[in-house]
Amino acid sequence: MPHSLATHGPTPPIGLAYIAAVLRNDGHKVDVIDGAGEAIDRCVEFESPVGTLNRIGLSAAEIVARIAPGTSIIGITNMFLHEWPLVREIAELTRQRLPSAFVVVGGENATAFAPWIMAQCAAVDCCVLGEGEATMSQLVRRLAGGASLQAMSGLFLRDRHTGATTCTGLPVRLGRSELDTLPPPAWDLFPLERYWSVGPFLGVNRGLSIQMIGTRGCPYRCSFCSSPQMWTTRFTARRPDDVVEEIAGYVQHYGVRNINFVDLTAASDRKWTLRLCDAIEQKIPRLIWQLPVGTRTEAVDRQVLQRMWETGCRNIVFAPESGSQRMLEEMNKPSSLVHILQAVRDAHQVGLRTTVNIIVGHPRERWRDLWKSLAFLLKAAWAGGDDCAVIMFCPYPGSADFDALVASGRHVVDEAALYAGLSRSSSSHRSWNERMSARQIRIVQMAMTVAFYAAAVLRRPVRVVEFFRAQITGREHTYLDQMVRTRRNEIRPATRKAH
Ligand code: B12
Repeated sequence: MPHSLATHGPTPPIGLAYIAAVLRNDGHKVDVIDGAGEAIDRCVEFESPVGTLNRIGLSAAEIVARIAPGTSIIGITNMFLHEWPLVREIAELTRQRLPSAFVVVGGENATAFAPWIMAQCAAVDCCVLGEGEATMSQLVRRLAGGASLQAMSGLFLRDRHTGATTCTGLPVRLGRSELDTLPPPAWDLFPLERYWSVGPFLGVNRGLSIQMIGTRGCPYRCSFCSSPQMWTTRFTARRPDDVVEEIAGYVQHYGVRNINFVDLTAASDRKWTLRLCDAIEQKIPRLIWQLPVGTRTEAVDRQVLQRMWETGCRNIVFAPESGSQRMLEEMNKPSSLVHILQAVRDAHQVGLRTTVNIIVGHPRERWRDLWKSLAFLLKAAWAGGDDCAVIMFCPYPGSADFDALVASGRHVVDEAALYAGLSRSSSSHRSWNERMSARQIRIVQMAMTVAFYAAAVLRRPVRVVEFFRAQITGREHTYLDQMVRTRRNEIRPATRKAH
């Protein structure tokens, strides 16, 4: 069966919505073509070097055909490595249709993969590096005024005449007061209703949902993560009142009931989390919220978890990544496993549903580390953990692990490697660990997942009843409920093949 290019199903692109909002605030006319959102129920098969894949949404040609004639600057978002081939096609078709337009690519992958992007695609004029709002605002102003782009930071730039490229370095991150004065994401330019009609794919279904960002950046430097080179290690948090004001607007305007915080590592500042809880309690006491993206536990204790629960938080994802202390050190993530287990126990006791993320197949992982991860997962299930996500290691551009693998010659960035992140698909997955084959890692992944859920059911047999009730009523509580539902509702391809 072909595998999907979106491992979680389509989610509205919040980074692009911020960029659109800032440009509109600057007085520019901004059009958005949301390639996934505008044809969200259409799924097409296409051939890739790793076999047949599915993708949702408009084709590259349809996207480019929708660009208004006379548009002078075209921005494309590129968050994931596996999206790059499609982004490349869009850029090339754009160049053919609008030869004089300036083509910019921004996002996590655009930052980490910029040297490859510029080498592989002459249609891209520049990559915007890192946090994009201030850079894009300045870039548009300079292009309009004919000023030099070389003199500003945040770009990987091509000289159209000579073809030479220059990198002007990461931009300075927005400070707290600048974050507070950013306009909210321009969601009115995006077809949110269409996302809502097929989803939600992010987080547990707890009613009409929207994504939010309360904080940016992460103070840590885990070797598998691209965040330090994208956001640096500066952690900036918005004013909790400002966050809650934005949420109140969504509740009023769209009837949103649940908020999914997609911060890089949301609960990094204990005081901030408590202040956010207070602000939610005062202004939107009936709100439901979740942290569906992995967070660390250093700044989480019983009191914080209790306040989170009291103010409507229902699901939280912890990201220990390994049950082996040795591996945590190898991955430059010196967390305490004892503390993480305590956080799972406390979260369960206050009523929160927890997910535990584990990575398997890291290049420096040994078999005994995997046993330790398995033991940790069993302990987490016994401590009250509800779900686990066992993820196969993949080297993402911008991460220290990616750099090390490329430098040692063990990772060759060819066309097939672009799809390596689609770890749900066995055909695209490969092993970067000399001790384990891809097949072995996959078996470990499945065995750990089954063992975790078996232990969780043994600990709380009532889960079986809860699971079937959730499938029948649609009232989900756990990621297992969500996973089974999204597999059932997955947008599948019609027979038409894309070229
Ligand atoms: C939330 C999140 C998700 C969510 C939702 C994603 C979404 N569509 O919104 C979910 C849970 C679905 C998800 C899934 C996955 N994720 Co994820 N995710 C994140 C996370 C934690 C936050 C993203 C975010 O919203 N940031 C906040 C916004 C404001 O930032 P932003 O989107 O980057 O946008 C800014 C800039 O990039 C730039 N910008 C963005 N677009 C544009 C466009 C232009 C024109 C310009 C000028 C600038 C610009 O300006 C924006 C504002 O400053 C990031 C980590 C991170 N560093 O951010 C990982 C991250 C993006 N995810 C990652 C991965 C690996 C995955 C998965 C593959 C995991 C898996 N194994 O299943 C899947 C793949 C999903 C898919 N489509 O197939 C990697 C990506 C690595 C890569 N390059 O491929 C990241 C970087 C984490 C990491 N490991 O380092 N993810």
